[in-house]
Amino acid sequence: VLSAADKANVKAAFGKIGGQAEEYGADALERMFTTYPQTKTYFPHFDLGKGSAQVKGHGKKVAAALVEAANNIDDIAGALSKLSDLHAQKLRVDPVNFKLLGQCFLVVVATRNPSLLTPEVHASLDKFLCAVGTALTAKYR
Ligand code: ZNH
Repeated sequence: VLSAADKANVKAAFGKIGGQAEEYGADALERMFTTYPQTKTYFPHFDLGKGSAQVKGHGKKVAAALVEAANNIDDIAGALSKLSDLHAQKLRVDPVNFKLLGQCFLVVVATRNPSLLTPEVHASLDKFLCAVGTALTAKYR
């Protein structure tokens, strides 16, 4: 459960990431595909090469969803409800993969903005990314 301090840390972190969120998203995806090649199986219709426009475009969408969740941190499930339907009914991504993408996103934050990722912010962002993953897999059955 996200404490008040976690929520404040997450909002502040996304405030600092600001307009670069989409690049963080694309970097996180690129890293996920390289580090955990099994995740590529969900994107057979994508060009996954370095600098792929499709990966960039998808990174933008994922980042926008994360920003939306951060802006509605008291109701992440509500904010991501439609996305949750899509992942449960159509995409059926194995929940383990959400942990992998979350992990990659954290590493991207660490590399792009090391001073931002204090241990406290690391812990808060980790909880937040887990909460997003939980919201997106909540409707699986
Ligand atoms: Zn997901 C899609 C978000 C995770 C896979 N996604 C998507 C979208 C979004 C998202 C926003 C778009 C939708 C529309 O278009 O409407 N995701 C997300 C987030 C997360 C995720 C936020 C976490 C954090 N996913 C994920 C994972 C995976 C996935 C982990 C695997 C690995 N997705 C996916 C797919 C898709 C999506 C496959 C579809 C794509 C296309 O375009 O086709």
